[in-house]
Amino acid sequence: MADAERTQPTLTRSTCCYCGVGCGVLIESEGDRITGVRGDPSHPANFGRLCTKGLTLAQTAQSLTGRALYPEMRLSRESPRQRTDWDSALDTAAERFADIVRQHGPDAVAFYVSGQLLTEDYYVFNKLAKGVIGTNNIDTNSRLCMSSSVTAYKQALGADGPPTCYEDLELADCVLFAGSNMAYAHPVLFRRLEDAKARRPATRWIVIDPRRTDTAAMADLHLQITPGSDVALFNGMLHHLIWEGLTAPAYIAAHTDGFAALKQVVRDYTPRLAAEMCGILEADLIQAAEWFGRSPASLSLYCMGLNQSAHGTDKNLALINLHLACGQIGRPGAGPFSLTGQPNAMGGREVGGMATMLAAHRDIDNAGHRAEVAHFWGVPALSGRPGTPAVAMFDALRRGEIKAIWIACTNPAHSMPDLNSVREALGKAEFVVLQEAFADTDTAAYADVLLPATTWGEKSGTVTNSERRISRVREAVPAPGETRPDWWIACEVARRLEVLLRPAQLSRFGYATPEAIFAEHRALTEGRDLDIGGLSYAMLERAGPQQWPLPAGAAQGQARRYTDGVFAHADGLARFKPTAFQPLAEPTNARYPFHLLTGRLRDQWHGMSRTGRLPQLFEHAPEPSLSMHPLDAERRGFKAGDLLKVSSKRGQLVLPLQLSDELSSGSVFAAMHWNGRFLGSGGINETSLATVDRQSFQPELKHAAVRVEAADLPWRALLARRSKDVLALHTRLQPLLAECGYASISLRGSDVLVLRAAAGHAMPEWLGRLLALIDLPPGVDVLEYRDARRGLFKRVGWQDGVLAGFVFAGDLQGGEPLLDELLAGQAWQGPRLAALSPRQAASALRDPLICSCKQVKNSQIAGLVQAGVDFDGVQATLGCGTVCGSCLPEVKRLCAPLAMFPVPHRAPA
Ligand SMILES: Nc1nc2c(c(=O)[nH]1)N[C@H]1C(S)=C(S)[C@@H](COP(=O)(O)OP(=O)(O)OC[C@H]3O[C@@H](n4cnc5c(=O)[nH]c(N)nc54)[C@H](O)[C@@H]3O)O[C@H]1N2
Ligand SMILES: Nc1nc2c(c(=O)[nH]1)N[C@H]1C(S)=C(S)[C@@H](COP(=O)(O)OP(=O)(O)OC[C@H]3O[C@@H](n4cnc5c(=O)[nH]c(N)nc54)[C@H](O)[C@@H]3O)O[C@H]1N2
Ligand code: SF4
Ligand SMILES: [Mo]
Repeated sequence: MADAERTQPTLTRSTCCYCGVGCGVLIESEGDRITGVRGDPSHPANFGRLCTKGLTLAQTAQSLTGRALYPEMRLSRESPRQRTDWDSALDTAAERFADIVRQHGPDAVAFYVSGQLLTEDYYVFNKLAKGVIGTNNIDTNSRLCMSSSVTAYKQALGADGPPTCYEDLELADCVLFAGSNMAYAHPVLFRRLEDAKARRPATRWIVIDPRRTDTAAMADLHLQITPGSDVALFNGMLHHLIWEGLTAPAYIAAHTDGFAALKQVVRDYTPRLAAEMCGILEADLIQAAEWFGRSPASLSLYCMGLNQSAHGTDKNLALINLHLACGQIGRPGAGPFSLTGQPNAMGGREVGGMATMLAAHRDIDNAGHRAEVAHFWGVPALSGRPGTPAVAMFDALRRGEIKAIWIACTNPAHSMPDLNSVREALGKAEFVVLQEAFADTDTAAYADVLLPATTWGEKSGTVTNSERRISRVREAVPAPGETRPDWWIACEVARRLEVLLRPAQLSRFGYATPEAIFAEHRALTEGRDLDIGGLSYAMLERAGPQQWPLPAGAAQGQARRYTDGVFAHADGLARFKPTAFQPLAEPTNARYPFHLLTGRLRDQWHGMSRTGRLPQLFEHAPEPSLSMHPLDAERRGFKAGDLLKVSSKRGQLVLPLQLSDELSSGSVFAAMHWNGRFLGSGGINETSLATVDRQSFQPELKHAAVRVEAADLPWRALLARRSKDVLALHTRLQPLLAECGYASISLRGSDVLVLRAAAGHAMPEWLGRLLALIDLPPGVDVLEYRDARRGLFKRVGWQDGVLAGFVFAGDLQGGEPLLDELLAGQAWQGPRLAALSPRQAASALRDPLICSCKQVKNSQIAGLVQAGVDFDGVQATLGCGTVCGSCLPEVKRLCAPLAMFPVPHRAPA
């Protein structure tokens, strides 16, 4: 097609669907295909920047393989789900829910939704549960994420929501990162901080994290505390500030309440004692307190290291106490800034879409609030019975008190703590509905009805980011297959339930567009602290993203809250809450001697249903792993790459060892992302702890006590295969994973799938099924070697002279170099038989010394040539051939255009 004929891509302004930074994006699309995504230069969160995840949004959206495209339903637990039509699926789901409500009451059903739903989706779900069914059993994955922040903000400041804004990142003189790995988890904001520090190098960064993360590595001071000891640290810092006269007495007197009681508690936390509890130097604690107290503006940025704890509310409160005591709040560059994780955790909090709250920051236990919302929705009354928060919800499901669950936009069979009990709950449930964009998540296995949802790029609405800024999400391409927007699905079932449960009523779910839902939500916020009475889709269109509050008549939203020192409690005073340090819910002991920490990788998102579709996003961390300090490993005789069994009181899984001096001795770390789609187990939550914070009900996902021992899995297999549709290959192979002692799937290169497996004994039958599934390679050259007696099997295939795939089983020697060769994708050098012989493979692929006088290796020359350096440049840089000259022909050949380099062996990560 000539350029002139090519259709111009359509540009759609939207918001990234990953983290709570809430970056604006410009989506390019042609017809029903998203062709590109770039940062929106006019969006005030990112000004055009995106991180790796945002930049690859187009690629992850391009293939429909693995998407849920049609409604599916099964008639009994034993039968597989089959495709059905929307009416049948919705009628069945509504009838089953109504039956259970009639028989067992409204609290026998529950909704488990997500901070990744749009505000409009969320609003409808909340109204459906609380307004139509009459249960407060609607909770969300935000319970695993932000609920400790919510409780602490409400207790201390009187209302939920951060008082700060992104500009404060640039205005702070002291930045305290507490339990936040911003470099990975909020990358675009981290770039803003880096720029600010480059402009004003005197800015001090303090990082509080038991790991030396990439964030910590950039800090002026890293407090590598004992896991869970944050409250002791903050109390110790406050002790120093009080006794050194670095607090703000006038601010305390005018704007707060409860300082005397706090002082009593903090008196015991001398810096020496507190530092000891935290396992850090007293001088470092004092340094942190000094910087925090003496800086003109101190900002703290905190996330899951504080929230995901059985004492998460206390950790938040102890930090807010520091801000209030020093008057470091309500001013530019100062304040306690809770970073939200998911793109719309904030929106969910605004619509009250949780078991413990009502719409627009109202409370369930407040009869007046219930009456307001009931009146607004035109229902007789709302239930005053507290709903069940996430962990309790799945417990109740397991015990049979809750009989049916509706899950939307979250994957609890991966992300909840203590997976054995979650799977048991889902298995015992009478009825499970799952509303998903992808058909193959771990939770999908339990769904009686699977409702296919549109996802990012295909749906419209709004989200609120970490700085309370509301942005539009817009649809760029039509909904694929029979997918429908989440708000539509929720409205359809609500309408059916209205008929079944409240027949006299006129439907309250007749919205034609998300905009109509937004207008209703807005009306409920009027007069509340988060008043957005002045905001509309039209204003968002005209003036761009806006922060709340934005009451009617306001020209724009409010960047900072509490600037006048008047807090949201009835008397206008903020509250100091005394917090005492408490040990971890599950301390280590002789049987479980390691602290397990969990967290995020830079390029993966949660259960990887989207990021795990793109090989490029695996390069940063290609394999799952358990990280351990080298000394701990050495003491136990473990080497990098060894398969280790990690077990807790609740469950176990096997992971390969990665050595890392980012951890202190005694702690191990595993990323939260890997799950049953990529592993032969459910992931690290097999071992995690379901103990919750008594105030916020947030579970202690960051810590557990575990035992680590060598996994006895001598039989190994390695498959690597280039494929035009790696996603389809992944789907075919995934069911094999669970049969092995250890198995993992990674995507690599541009189109390579790598499967690693290990078992206690040879698995010839399993291998046979694997070979049948990979069909390697289609009618091209294959070399095969079998030694039944020794249990060895090797098959290698080439296509057009290039390695196309291989399977090694029994003996993996030579496998890693061959994988490197496959990923390099270059013409095969030397005899093909070398691929089967570990010695020959190793010698063919080793990095030969080219110039012995100057000790120059093949890879050094290759590196320069690949960077465009010519022969003269190579010689000038490396000196090869300048002494004896014997290697000159070889060097010249290597520098000639189109030279093929054997790829040197890289150690596996
Ligand atoms: N790349 C990527 N980015 C993401 C996400 C993702 O999946 N991938 N998810 C998003 C979501 S939903 C969330 S909630 C955020 C999470 O963002 P973060 O909370 O920043 O990320 P995590 O890695 O979960 O945990 C942060 C750090 O807490 C530390 N930590 C563990 N225990 C303690 C402790 O007792 N005290 C202290 N002070 N620190 C501790 C861990 O070592 C870890 O480095 O990330 C968001 N952004
Ligand atoms: N051990 C440990 N566990 C953790 C954490 C940890 O740090 N450590 N972190 C916790 C935290 S903070 C969080 S937020 C949770 C996250 O846990 P989950 O909520 O389970 O994470 P996701 O994998 O993002 O799940 C979202 C699902 O929604 C689907 N989806 C995407 N778009 C749409 C859509 O538009 N509509 C619908 N209906 N579905 C869609 C995706 O395919 C995906 O399966 O994990 C928690 N679990
Ligand atoms: S920082 Fe967060 S919102 Fe921005 S592009 Fe990256 S993942 Fe998306
Ligand atoms: Mo989260």
